[in-house]
This record gives sequence, C-alpha cells and structure tokens, in this order.
Amino acid sequence: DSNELVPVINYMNENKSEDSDRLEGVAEGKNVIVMSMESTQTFVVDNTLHGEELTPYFNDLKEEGIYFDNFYHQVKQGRTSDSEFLLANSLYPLNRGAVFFTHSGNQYEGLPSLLNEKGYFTSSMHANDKTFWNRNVMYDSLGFDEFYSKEDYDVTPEKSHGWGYLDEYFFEDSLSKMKEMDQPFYTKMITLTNHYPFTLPEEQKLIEEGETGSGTLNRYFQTIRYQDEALKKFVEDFKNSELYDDTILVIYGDHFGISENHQKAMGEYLDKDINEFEQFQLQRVPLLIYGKGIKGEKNHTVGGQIDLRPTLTNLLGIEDDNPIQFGHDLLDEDRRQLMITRDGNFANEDYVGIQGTCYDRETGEKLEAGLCDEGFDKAQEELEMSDSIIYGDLLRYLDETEMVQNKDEGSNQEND
Ligand code: GP9
Repeated sequence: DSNELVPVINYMNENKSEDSDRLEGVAEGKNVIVMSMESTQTFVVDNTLHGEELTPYFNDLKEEGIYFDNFYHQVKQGRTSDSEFLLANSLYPLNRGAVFFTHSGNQYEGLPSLLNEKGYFTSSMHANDKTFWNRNVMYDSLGFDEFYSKEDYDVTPEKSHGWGYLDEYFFEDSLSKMKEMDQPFYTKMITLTNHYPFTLPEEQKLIEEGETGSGTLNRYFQTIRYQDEALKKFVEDFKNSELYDDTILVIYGDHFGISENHQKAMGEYLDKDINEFEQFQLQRVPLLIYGKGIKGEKNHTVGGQIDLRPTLTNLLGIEDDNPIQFGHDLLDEDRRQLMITRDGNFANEDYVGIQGTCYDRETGEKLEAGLCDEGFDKAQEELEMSDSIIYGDLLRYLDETEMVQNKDEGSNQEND
C-alpha cells in the first residue's frame, strides 16, 4: 500500500546532495536527440586496428562536446530495453527477465511523460518490429507520444542486412522525420547494425577484420567502423540543418557487444590479461553531450545510465517533481560518484567492488576487502529498494504519499 513508499522517499531525501546547478538550463527549450548506440563500448574510442582508427569521426566529435570516459552501462537480461528503462526512469532494471516485458503495466513517471507535461513532443525511433522488447506497450507506459518503428521506415532488402535496416538509412530517414516534428521535441534513436553477430555487406566494410582468436570480436571492429561512418553522415547533415541551432545531441552506448566469452581475444587485442577487474572496466560505454553552446570538456566522473535523466533535466532546466530516482546529475561536481551494477557490484571514485573483492579503481590492484564494504552495502540497499518499487508498482501511490508527507511536515512545523 501507499505506506511502502515512505521509506523510499526518506532514503531519497537522505541521499540527495545539494545540487551545484552547474550548466543548469544551458539547453533550456531546446530539442533533444538521444542516440542509443547498439553494443558500443568505450574501448573502441581512440583505439586502432591495423593502424586505422575504429571510430575516427566520434573521436573528433567528442572533443567538441562533454565526453564521459567513466560511464558504465547497467543493463542485465533486458539489454537495450534495460538501458531505455534506466534512462526513462532512473530506476534499476530487474535481475531476471526484462522489465519491459514483466512490468509494462505498472504506473511510471517516465521522462517522456515529464517532458510532455513541459510541452515537448516525445518519440522513439527504431527501425525494428514495434513489438520487439514489448516496446509498443511499454512506450505508452513511459509516456511517449509516438513510436517510429520499422513500418515507418523505407525498409527494403537492398537497404537491409542482418538484423534489418542499415544505420545509414535509418539515420537519413530519421533526420527527415525530425525536420517535420513539432518543437520542442525529445526523440530517442536506437541504432541496430552493430549487433551480434556483427556482419555487414561487403561494400560496407571499411576496415579489414581483426586477427584475434574470436570471429565475433574480429567482425565487431568492422560494424563499429561502419556505425561511425553512418554517424558522421548523420551529424554532418544535422549540423547543416536548421535543427542544429536549437537541438542538443546526446550519444551513449547501450551495453556491451563483446561478452566475457571472448576475454582471451580481447586480451590479445588490448595486449593485457583480461581479469575480473578489466572485464568490469570493459563495461564502460561512451557518453557524449554535444550541441551549439555546449563547451567541450573531458569529464571523468564515475556514473552510469541511471544518471542520464537527472543530467538531462538539469541541462534543460526542467523541474523534475518525481522524487523516486536513483541517479545523480553527472555534471554536478559534488555529485555522489557511485555506479551500481545489477549484480550488486560497484565502482566509485576510489574503488571497484566485484563479488566481495575490492580493487583500486585506478590501478586495478587488489585491496583489503573491508574498504569496499560500504559500497557493497549501498548497492544491495538500492537494488532492493528499486525492486520493491517495480514489484509493488509503488509509483501509483506517489501523489497520495507526498500529500500525506507534506501534511505531516506542515503539522510538525505548527508544533515547533
Ligand atoms: C532490437 C534492438 C537490439 O530492437 O534494440 O536489442 P538487444 O538485443 O541489443 O537488446
């Protein structure tokens, strides 16, 4: 019942840090394009194969925006859909199954709903079947106005490969759609080509395969390189369009592409032993905030996808009245740096804690286990709390609970 929400609200209040307001409202009233890059991990950024850059365009682009190099994905079995859930709600996904399937009927206070209330037209763009990951149902619960799915794109066999519509065409069609959208808009694009098993038509291969012992990793380099070329075309067209002046672009990786089954090959490529610590660090994904008026900076704060929503609302200068969010604005210099994974592991400014073992985050050196106790405890506490909200569908009590709390506070003040 509604009482179940009280401890969560109390926890949120206790853990709220004083917001520095850094860069607050710099994108006020602007359109937002959030681009979710399929299976894109940070290790490809500024990295090479056969002496060639894997992501030459992104490498340059990131110098012009705010680039985060200690940003982690936090997904579990729901993969891309889990990353969407983290972004929309600033809640953790579930440990088993995909919350997009299991709890699509819950009441949420999604970011699309919030932006909607503030006058934004909100949409998601993804050229796959609309039922994939139950998106057509869940998107309604999150408050999207529109879902541009496969049927809204010019998907032909010539323009498709593997999982479907090639990114270059997806980008092209999507930009045309954006030009027609009511403004301000918030749209989330989800790419598809850089998806396992990472195959491409011959003419789209812009780099030779890798030479490691894993065919998967060897091909991944090629689809990553392809995605970067498609991104280049998109961003250049975007910059030449009228949208550029009034739009910010947020690019992030949704989850890993190379699983731990390919550790040996990864070690060959990166020229180091991929132990438990390195495997954890490989879960970093790129995050870039880019747009006119946003000054370039390299940001090393430790964070994850759960932090995207508060970061965005801060940039947009939007008051977010949903108190149940686990994320912390990535641009706030005094923010709590703690990234919790669905497995109960964590990274903070000093440590990485994995299954009871404590590592120095900078050096990867094993440390005295007790140093990570606090991090592990916090991870457990937050995951349980987030789960209780989802399993109990507790956000439906939000208004009621806040009303009671406000009344209590009011009467306490009278008594003081
Ligand atoms: C499917 C796409 C890929 O529509 O989002 O999903 P994934 O398998 O990466 O979760």
